Amino acid sequence: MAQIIDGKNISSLVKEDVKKEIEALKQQNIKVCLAVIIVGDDPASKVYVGNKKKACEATGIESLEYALPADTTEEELLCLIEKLNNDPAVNGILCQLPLPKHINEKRVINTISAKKDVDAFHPENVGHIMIGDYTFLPCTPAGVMEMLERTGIEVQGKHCVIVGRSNIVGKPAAALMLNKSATVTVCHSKTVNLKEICLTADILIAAVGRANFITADMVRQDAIVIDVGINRNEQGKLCGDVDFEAVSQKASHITPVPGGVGPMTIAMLMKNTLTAAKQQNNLI
Ligand code: L34
Repeated sequence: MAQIIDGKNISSLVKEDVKKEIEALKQQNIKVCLAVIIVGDDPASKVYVGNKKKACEATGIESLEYALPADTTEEELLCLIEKLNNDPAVNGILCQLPLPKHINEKRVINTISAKKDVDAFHPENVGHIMIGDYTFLPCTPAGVMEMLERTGIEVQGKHCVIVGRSNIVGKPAAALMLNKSATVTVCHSKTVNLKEICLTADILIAAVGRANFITADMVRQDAIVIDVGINRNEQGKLCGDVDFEAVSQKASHITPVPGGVGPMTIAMLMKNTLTAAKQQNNLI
C-alpha cells in the first residue's frame, strides 16, 4: 500500500511559513494584498476562489474579490486589470480561468503586469521559468515540487513522465522537473504507446482532466504517482485522473484527490503573493 502524500497537511506547513513572513512585514508597516477576479458563475471556479480567499485570511494576506457577471466585456475586464496594475496597494493579480468564451484569455494574461502575475502565466514569467531564473513559479507545478521536496523525494536523475501538456500544468511541470535534473518525458493525447512510456516512470504526473485515466497497468511497481486532475465521476464525486484504489496498491507514494495537489496550488499562490510584495518593496 502506497504512502499517501497529504497535500492538505503540507499546504498548512507552507501557509504557516508564509504567515510568519507576512507578520514580519506588518511590523515594517508593509501590507500584502491579492486581487482575485472571477468572471461568470462556474461552480468549480467559485469553490477554488473561495478556497483562495480562506487561505488569504489564514496567512494574513488582504484579499480583494472582483466577481464580475458572465456578460462582462473583454474591454471592461482589461480596464479593471489596468486599474489593479496601477494600484500600488495591490501586490498580486489573479484572473481565475477558464474565462467565458467571448473573452480572449491570452490578451487577459498579457495585460496583467508581469510583476503582479502571481500565477506566472505571463509570457515574460514563462520565459524566466524556461531559463531557470524566476521569481514566480506557476502554482500547481510549484505545489507538486514542494510536496515532493517536503516528503523527502529526490527528483534528480529520476525519469519523470508527465501526462498532459497544458500551459498551466504539463509544460511548466516539465520545465521545473528539468531544472531539478530529472529526465522528463511529456505525453499527451496523440502519444503512441502511452502505457509503455508510463511504465518507465519513476515519477508519474497525471494532468489529463479525465477520471480514472491512469490505471494500475500503466504504473510501475513502487512508482511515485502525482494526481493533478480534478474531475467528477458518474456519481458526482470529486476524483483525480488516477484510479486511486488500484494504483495505490502498486505505487510507493500517491497523492489523493481531494486533499492532494489542490490545496498545494493555493498554498503556493500565497507564497507567490508574498514574493510579489517583497519584490515590490525592494526586499529581494
Ligand atoms: N488563473 N486559474 C488561474 N489560476 C489557477 O491556479 C487556477 N487553478 C486551476 C483552475 N483555474 C485557475 C486553480 O486554482 C485549478 N485550481 C484549483 C485550485 C484549488 C483547488 C482545485 C483547483 C482545490 O481547492 N481543490 C480541493 C477540492 C476543492 C473542491 O472541493 O472542489 C482539493 O482538495 O483538491
